[in-house]
Amino acid sequence: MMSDAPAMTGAPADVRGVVMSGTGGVWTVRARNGEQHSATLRGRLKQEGSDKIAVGDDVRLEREERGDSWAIAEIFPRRSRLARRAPGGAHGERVVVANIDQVIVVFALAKPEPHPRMLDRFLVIAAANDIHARIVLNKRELVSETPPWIEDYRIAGYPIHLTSVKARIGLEELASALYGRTSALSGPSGVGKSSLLNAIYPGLDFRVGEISESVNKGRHTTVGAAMHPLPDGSFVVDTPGLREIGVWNLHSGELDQCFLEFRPFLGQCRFGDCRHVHEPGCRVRAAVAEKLIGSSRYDSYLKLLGELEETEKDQY
Ligand SMILES: Nc1nc2c(ncn2[C@@H]2O[C@H](COP(=O)(O)OP(=O)(O)O)[C@@H](O)[C@H]2O)c(=O)[nH]1
Ligand SMILES: [Mg+2]
Ligand SMILES: [Zn+2]
Repeated sequence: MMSDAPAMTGAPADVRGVVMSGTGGVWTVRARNGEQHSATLRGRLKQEGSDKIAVGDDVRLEREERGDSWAIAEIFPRRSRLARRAPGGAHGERVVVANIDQVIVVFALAKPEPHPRMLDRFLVIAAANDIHARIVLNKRELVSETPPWIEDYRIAGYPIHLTSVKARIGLEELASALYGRTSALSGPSGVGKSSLLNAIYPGLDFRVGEISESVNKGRHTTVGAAMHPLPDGSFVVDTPGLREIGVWNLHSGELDQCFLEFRPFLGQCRFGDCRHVHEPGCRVRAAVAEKLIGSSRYDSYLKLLGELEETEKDQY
């Protein structure tokens, strides 16, 4: 386990590591000593389905008897996963990334304008996968006041980081939130994700100003996640295509649970199958009126509910 060197006994040395990226069946695995190896899945694992492995998986490599190549011999149980419907529909789900501890959704307070509706999409995806989320609102120095809707997310219980790379605001707090955890970083391009990582981890050199997401637009099913190692032994993950909620295998009836601040009120509506739209005796709508749920969050819920119901109509 400790060494990559072939064992004296002639048995293949094995190595434990994390899958960093993958294309065309070849996976890049980072061993604990920092070395990266290209590896393919052992035939036995392959038969269990091509979706058996994902970026973020904790794996055991074995060196092939001959030559320099490596094989993935074992995939350890996952602590979490972000999974969505496989491209094309009915063939089960595809794990986009495994073993992340949190989703960090980054928006800018200006340039580009923040988009609460889109923020809610990211938060729903995280909640649907049972992964904690934090909100980062960057470019703080560009606005004199923060927008009032931020309060809706405080009510919902999301940690909020107001940051500025330029004015160096909130960076230490964000650094400690990243420390020792594997984080999926998401958000529109241009909001400062790469800049934040560069400011927190000087020397890593994430490319600033690169419009990776728009390049990938429309091909999100073929573009995978990629992990980047951080100096503390944790990772950040790029997860392109995180925002299309329709593909996340989410049933419209489960959407209410993905709005965290709705949860205390669920089960208290007059009808057990209440959709919280215009049913009488709806406790969720009462909570909106009492300002226990932000009205902009509720509007997002209605919008996303409509989208999911539309998708379901197409399917059955
Ligand atoms: N004014 C201001 N600009 C920033 C800040 N952070 C990043 N930027 C700029 O925003 C642009 C996009 O940054 P980048 O890190 O590439 O965003 P990404 O696409 O989310 O990775 C670059 O021109 C950065 O210099 C900030 O806190 N304030
Ligand atoms: Mg970037
Ligand atoms: Zn209701």
